[in-house]
Amino acid sequence: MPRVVALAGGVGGAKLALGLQLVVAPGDLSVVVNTGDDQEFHGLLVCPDLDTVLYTLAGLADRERGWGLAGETWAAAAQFARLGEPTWFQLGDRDLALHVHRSRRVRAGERLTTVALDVAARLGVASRILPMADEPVRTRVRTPDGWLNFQDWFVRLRHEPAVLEVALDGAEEARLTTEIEGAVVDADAIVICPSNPLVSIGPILAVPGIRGAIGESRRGGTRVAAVSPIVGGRALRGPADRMLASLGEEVSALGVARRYVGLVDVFVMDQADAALAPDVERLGMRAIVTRSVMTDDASRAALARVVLDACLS
Ligand code: FO1
Repeated sequence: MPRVVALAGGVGGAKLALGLQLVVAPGDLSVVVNTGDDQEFHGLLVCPDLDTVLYTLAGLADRERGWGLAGETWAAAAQFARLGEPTWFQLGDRDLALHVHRSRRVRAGERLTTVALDVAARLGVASRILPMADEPVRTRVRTPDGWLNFQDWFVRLRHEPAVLEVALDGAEEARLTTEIEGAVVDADAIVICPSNPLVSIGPILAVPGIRGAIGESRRGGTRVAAVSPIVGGRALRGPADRMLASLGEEVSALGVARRYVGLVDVFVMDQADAALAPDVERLGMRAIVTRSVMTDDASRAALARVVLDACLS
């Protein structure tokens, strides 16, 4: 059975990560997750993408909302409001336990990776969920009104202001973890999930050493596949389409493929974008056209199989 590494952001990435988990042997999937979205709320470290992947792979996620736990209650959020705390970023009662637990351990000096692996095991997840770095990396965006922390822009302002620039504070000081390096070098297939290429995959690829490790794996014969998060010129979820446009890049699967030149062997795109396949192939990638919209576990597993077949055949 193949050993697989996936690179993922939040909701879209978590869906394909779940598909991969459904089709590989237990323990053979490692998911490297963006931590650029992390921010402190109520004095607690919150890691949204890490937790979206964790709850999805544990079968605990609220699938409608996309983030947080299914069946969540909000009594603490109501009490925070009574205490005059900002309430635009909602933490559910049960979710809060994870933020308290992780914040305590990280403040006591444990690595974020150790805590993430331990928490995933406690929630019954066989896959390894690996934060992209132990050091803090914080994504900020420049809008017409100035620089904003990622969650202020994404949640508080509902990602409405145009993004003119993206900064990844701390990325240069971050280091590739031994867990990620080992997983990438040992992988039989590496999959870039259909996450936002600018603020989900971009921060992961900005960690010094990750591109080199992927390159080493490719030289050893491992193929890298990326799945387009843009279908028919629109993001399946979130602001990737508007971000590509405001940053002057082409809003299409081809525009996404261009960002991955030199890194990716196989580019997986939706049937709606079949006409772009020849242009993608001219970038030096094999284009695979398939049904890429994931609506249930069967479609998640089906897409995972297509991606792995393309890497392993
Ligand atoms: N997204 C929202 O739109 N509103 C929220 O109040 C919110 C709270 C939240 C709490 C914990 C968590 O792990 C994620 C949360 N998210 C919320 C989602 C999240 O911040 C974004 O979807 C991602 O950062 C983008 O990938």
